[in-house]
Amino acid sequence: MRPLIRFNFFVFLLISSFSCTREDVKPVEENGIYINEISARGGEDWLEIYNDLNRDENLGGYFIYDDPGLKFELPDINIPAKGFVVFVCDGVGVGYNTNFKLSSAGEVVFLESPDGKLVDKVLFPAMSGSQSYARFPDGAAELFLTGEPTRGISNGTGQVATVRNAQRDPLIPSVSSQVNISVEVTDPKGIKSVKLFFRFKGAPYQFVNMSLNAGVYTASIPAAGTTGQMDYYIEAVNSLDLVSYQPSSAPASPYFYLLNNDPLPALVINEYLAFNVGCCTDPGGTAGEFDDWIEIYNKGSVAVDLAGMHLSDSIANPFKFRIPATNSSLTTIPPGGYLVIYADEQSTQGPLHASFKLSQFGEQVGLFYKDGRTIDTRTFGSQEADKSEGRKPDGSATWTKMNPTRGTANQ
Ligand SMILES: [Ca+2]
Ligand SMILES: [Ca+2]
Ligand SMILES: [Ca+2]
Ligand SMILES: [Ca+2]
Repeated sequence: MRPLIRFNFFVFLLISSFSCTREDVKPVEENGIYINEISARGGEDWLEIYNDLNRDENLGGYFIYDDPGLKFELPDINIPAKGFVVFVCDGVGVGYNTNFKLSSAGEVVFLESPDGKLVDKVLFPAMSGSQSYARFPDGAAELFLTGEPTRGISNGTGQVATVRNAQRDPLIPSVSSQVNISVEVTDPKGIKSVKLFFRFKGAPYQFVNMSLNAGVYTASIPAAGTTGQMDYYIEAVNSLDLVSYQPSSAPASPYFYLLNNDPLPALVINEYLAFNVGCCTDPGGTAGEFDDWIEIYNKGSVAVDLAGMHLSDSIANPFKFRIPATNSSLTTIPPGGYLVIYADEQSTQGPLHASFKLSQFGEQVGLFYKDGRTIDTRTFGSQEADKSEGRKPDGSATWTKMNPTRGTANQ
């Protein structure tokens, strides 16, 4: 039985100007073959037939249609037990291509067995983007709008909710900041709860329920009032009581932000080579590895360990590459010293290999403190092969195109 579908269809008949023929009001007599999923978004529309029987079924002599006056007879093909067959609804009218198209505004489609019984009918709603309208689980009474079509395969029964696009505002909080977290959670089977868990300085986690507003769940972490590390993650529970997390590594490895009052170190981006054709090879790589590099200069009077600080090729994304805290002898710059970081996307070559490259056509490079505060940034344009740009003299405000001086004073 599928009372929901019948109800919807009945309402549809009442409120629409659909012309009622005797065919339309035939009762549905289920036989185990279902219209299981529909994609009607414009472009290539399709519908998926599912065989819920424990035996194969021949679809020859079945009809599918959206207009009882123009039924499309299915070809003589076998649909295996618990299997799926997809028909493209493009108006062609042969084989796996039906003689009708589907309306992206929504309409009714019918499935009729060879003995003339109406075995399924689905009123589907308007769809957009990557949506489909599908039974969960396969062959079940209820259909839902999905975010991810499963064309020709099971609609699934046990998926967790999709949690994505977690955002933090402000991105770099201070000790007095209330921090707003937002996230998108979708699940065709329904969402039971979305919670924001957070803890300060390793204390036990507490949580707040996130509230839904215009498709986005939001909640806030109160100001901590003092320095330390705030860990947080999002937990979504769907109607099947299945749990998913953002980040997916949570709770073992959550998101975090640092509340920090350290004075910023006296470091600058001193030189970079973004168009390395034959200047100099990466000593951490193989022969002939002409990677981009960034030279950091310590213009202060104390040694600075860069472990935990960040480099990025986007000022808007300061946390792109976190310098690993794996070997302080490699990541520490003495006063007046230099450190070279390779922009080669080759993290396996050591802690001084960033997760981005520099564009010879120009982009940005930024050095950010452990908490994300800006230490130094530089925006540059198109580069000349094997010419670097650097501050001259070291650490000054004057930038010059120059012959590269990797790890030594700019000349
Ligand atoms: Ca499917
Ligand atoms: Ca390399
Ligand atoms: Ca880049
Ligand atoms: Ca230099």
